[in-house]
Amino acid sequence: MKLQDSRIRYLPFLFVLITNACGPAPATVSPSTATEPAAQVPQAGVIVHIATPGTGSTQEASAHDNDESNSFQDKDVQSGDQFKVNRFERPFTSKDMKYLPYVDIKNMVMKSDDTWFYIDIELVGLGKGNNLPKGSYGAEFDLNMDGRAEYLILAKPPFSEAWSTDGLALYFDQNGDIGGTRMYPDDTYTGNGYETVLVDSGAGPDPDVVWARYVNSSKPIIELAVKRDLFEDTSTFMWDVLASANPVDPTKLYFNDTLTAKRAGSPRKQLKNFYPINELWGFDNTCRVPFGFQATGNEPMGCSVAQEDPSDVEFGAPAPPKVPRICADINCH
Ligand SMILES: [Ca+2]
Ligand SMILES: [Ca+2]
Ligand SMILES: [Ca+2]
Ligand SMILES: [Ca+2]
Repeated sequence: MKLQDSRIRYLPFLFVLITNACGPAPATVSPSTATEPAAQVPQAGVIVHIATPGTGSTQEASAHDNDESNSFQDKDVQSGDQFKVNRFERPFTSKDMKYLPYVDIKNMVMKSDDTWFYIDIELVGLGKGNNLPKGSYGAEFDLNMDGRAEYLILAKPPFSEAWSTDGLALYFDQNGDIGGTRMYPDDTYTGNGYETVLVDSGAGPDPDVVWARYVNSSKPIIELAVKRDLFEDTSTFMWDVLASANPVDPTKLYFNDTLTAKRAGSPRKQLKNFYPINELWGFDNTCRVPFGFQATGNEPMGCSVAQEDPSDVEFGAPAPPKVPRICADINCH
């Protein structure tokens, strides 16, 4: 199993963390608080970076997410938010549904070069008075395409236009309990989501494994870079991105397991018993995009795949294979 291989590969990482914890006391120890995830955190020390990302030279994939910029005055989301399957479209404040364009994902793009995968999270805007995106932004990677991602990259503000590892963490679901017993909401979820921190602000076995920067383009972009080495045991995976106005606790994912639909609320007016957004506000995520294989559209949490019929088919000729097209908008079928 590729996934198990990947997990085995990271056992030495975990061993290093445990060994460090039993070694000489570090010069400084970060105080822990009751609200922090019960996760193993690498010890901070002098961070020496060897490899820094550039710009992705090869375009791998692009997809779009629902965009509320033309309809936010309605305070109503027509599509793209389905609590049942952990798909969210709620770039709004709680209760009063005020629009937050800096957490409205518009497009997501994957690029690559020999060393890195680059993931661009294109946002609708920065919001009034903001010079930089002020949310948290992330990407998940589902290595065995079962709907339960293994890795989460999470980038916290403040951001800079230079590549940085500050405020950036790579999490891992070591015990494989994310998503609980089924992809739909569990009646009672007792798991711990992404409980393991592999790298935090450059502290960890590979300080260079994940990076982030702000790209001041025609639309604001948070760009993440992750080393291809992380995926060396698998040639296929699926990925999605998220944006949050609030700090994200990785041990509380997925939200459709750790919140009830009532507590989460809903941005859809037609769901009268749940509207408006309640506790799960200022949050946007996307469907999952394939890498390294042709998606059928039936992958758990995967994006829709529309079938395009070629228009130049001659009568009587064998039908050419249909060309699948990735479409992240759930309206696209
Ligand atoms: Ca969305
Ligand atoms: Ca969106
Ligand atoms: Ca579940
Ligand atoms: Ca877990």
